[in-house]
Amino acid sequence: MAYRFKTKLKWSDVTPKADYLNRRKLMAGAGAMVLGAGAARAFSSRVEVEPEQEPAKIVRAKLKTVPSAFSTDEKPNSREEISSYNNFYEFGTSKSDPSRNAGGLMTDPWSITIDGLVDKPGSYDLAELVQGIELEERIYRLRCVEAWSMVVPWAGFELGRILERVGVQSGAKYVAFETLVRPSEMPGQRSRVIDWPYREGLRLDEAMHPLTILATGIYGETIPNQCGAPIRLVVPWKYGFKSIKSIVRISLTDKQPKTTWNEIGPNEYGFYANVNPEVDHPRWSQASERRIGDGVFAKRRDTLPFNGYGEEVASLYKGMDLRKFY
Ligand SMILES: Nc1nc2c(c(=O)[nH]1)N[C@H]1C(S)=C(S)[C@@H](COP(=O)(O)O)O[C@H]1N2
Ligand SMILES: [Mo]
Repeated sequence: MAYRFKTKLKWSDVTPKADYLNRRKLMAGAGAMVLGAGAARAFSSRVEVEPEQEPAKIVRAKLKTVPSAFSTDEKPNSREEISSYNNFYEFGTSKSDPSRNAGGLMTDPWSITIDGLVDKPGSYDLAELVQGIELEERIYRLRCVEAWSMVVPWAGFELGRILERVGVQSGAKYVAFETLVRPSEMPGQRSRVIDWPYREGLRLDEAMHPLTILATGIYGETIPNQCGAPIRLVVPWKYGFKSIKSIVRISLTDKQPKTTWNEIGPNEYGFYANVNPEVDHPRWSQASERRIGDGVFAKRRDTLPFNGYGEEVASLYKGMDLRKFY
């Protein structure tokens, strides 16, 4: 199909007819399935639909991915670990809240506003925005500022691909991101623990770095809601809070944007937030970490500078005092 920005893609345009009818029947049979149809449709251009027969559950769609040389050969955490131990304050502040509360999030239709210093600002339907972009499997370490870590097999693509599509103007120096605000489906947003929306940002060269991806899947399937469906940022050399979930807005700016955790605790959470074992959090050491899935008596692992991605990214910070710009 020709690439067109302005035309609304329909499920029926991109799915073989038999699957389409099959899915409709399935949706009619279980009202709650409507929720799940969403994520699948958003990526339907590359999706082989395999709706599961579980009632009231997200329909998981398989994604086609190609391997990437950026993947670690460390053993990935299990799907169960990755989707049951989460930080996603929009659904509550404890690690088990997101998996319990995120099932009702409607991820389709989904649009992303791209604005600021770009040639083609606008509100883009996600399916159209990502159409034709090949998904890669990127197996990355994720290091939370709370000193736990995981290894996640993401499906995604370089953020730079999208930025190129909309045309970054020469004055742009930073990229700002915002998460959806929808308290009716995000129960954590009914309390003011955070000044919603959750906000994050990167310097433009960080955003354009090939390690920086937008992820739409995990383990070769559409991303679970609690992990940031339908699309979230992944910046593997930075603390996890930079990897903002369920993105609805991307703005190119000439000033460093305000970011949620940096605003909440400027002495504890930097804008840069590069993983650094030598700069402790004021309340705990960052020298080591607990890998989720390791037994409670397992030895903690040493935390690596830039989370082990220093060879790729250290040059971005030449001349900066990484103790000051933490
Ligand atoms: N919108 C939003 N994005 C977010 C968060 C959040 O609370 N809200 N938590 C962050 C933190 S602290 C971490 S460690 C990672 C966790 O990602 P995971 O739950 O997929 O492991 O998501 C980040 N992205
Ligand atoms: Mo985190």
